[in-house]
Amino acid sequence: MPSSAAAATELARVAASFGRQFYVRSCSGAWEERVAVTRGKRTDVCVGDEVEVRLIGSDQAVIETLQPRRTTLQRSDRWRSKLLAANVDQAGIVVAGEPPFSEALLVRMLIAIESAGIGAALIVNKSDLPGATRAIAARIDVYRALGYRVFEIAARAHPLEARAQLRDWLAGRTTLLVGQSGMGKSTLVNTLVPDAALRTQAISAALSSGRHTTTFSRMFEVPAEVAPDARIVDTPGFQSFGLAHLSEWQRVHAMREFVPLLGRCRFNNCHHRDEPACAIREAVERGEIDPLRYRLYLQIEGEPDQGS
Ligand SMILES: Nc1nc2c(ncn2[C@@H]2O[C@H](COP(=O)(O)OP(=O)(O)OP(=O)(O)O)[C@@H](O)[C@H]2O)c(=O)[nH]1
Ligand SMILES: [Mg+2]
Ligand SMILES: [Zn+2]
Repeated sequence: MPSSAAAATELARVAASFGRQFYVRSCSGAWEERVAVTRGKRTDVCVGDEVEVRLIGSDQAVIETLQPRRTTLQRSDRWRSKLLAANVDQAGIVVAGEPPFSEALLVRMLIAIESAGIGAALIVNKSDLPGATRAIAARIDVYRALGYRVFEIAARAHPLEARAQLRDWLAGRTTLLVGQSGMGKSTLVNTLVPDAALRTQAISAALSSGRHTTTFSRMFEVPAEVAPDARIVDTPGFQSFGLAHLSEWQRVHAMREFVPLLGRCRFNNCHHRDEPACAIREAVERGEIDPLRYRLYLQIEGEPDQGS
């Protein structure tokens, strides 16, 4: 290879991060995907990051610099915060009636997503299971009434309908799929990106993990005929979603139905728990705010570190 070519850097997007390795994709389309490493022990690079890479040989790359991020989505515990993805435009929270989804986790994910300035929609999967879907319908309606977009799909049972429903929402954007294990995120990705499973298996084999469940985040280009100019990121299912990286102010402002009432409590420093003349609690008592969302919010604020 000529030395001038070896010295040049070019822009790429991080498509996966596993162990200390990364997959990067050329932003110009000059090449498809390469295995990359960072210099030193740098670990603050995540899926969705735009980076400058130096190409090595025919299939490898070194990440040299990180470009500024437009958005970041993270979760955290008391000790550390974990970057989930950078530069995503919107998140689809995948829920299902079977196994039953945890609304506590849903509230946490929504708070993180809203605070990150990222759009959010609920993707209710497995609608081919009528009993399980009916069982969660009333809870889903609460989120619809709050203005969240809700898609009802069956990624495995009715893949073509799922594609058609999501097409316009996906088009022109980078979408992160999040949610508990077993909700069907990877099934949906495989519906949208026909060779996704194959590509994922290659890394899973390299990590010698035979498990079905997703173990690392992975970004795919959605074929143009499915949705034009769209990317989708599959992530591992969460069991917990800590919000310690956010302030109480940020968390309360991420509760959409609370926002119009903030500033109307008797006390400026109201925590909306048992303070007299709390506008939020009074709205709950009048039936204007969903009591479960209110309870789940108090649960988060009641934790010493919003940790688990
Ligand atoms: N009945 C039904 N089952 C589905 C549907 N979509 C996915 N499943 C099943 O749900 C199970 C979990 O699907 P996955 O796609 O692996 O779930 P995931 O959200 O990626 O799970 P993690 O990777 O562990 O986070 C699998 O057995 C799927 O076949 C659907 O539309 N209907
Ligand atoms: Mg998965
Ligand atoms: Zn209050």
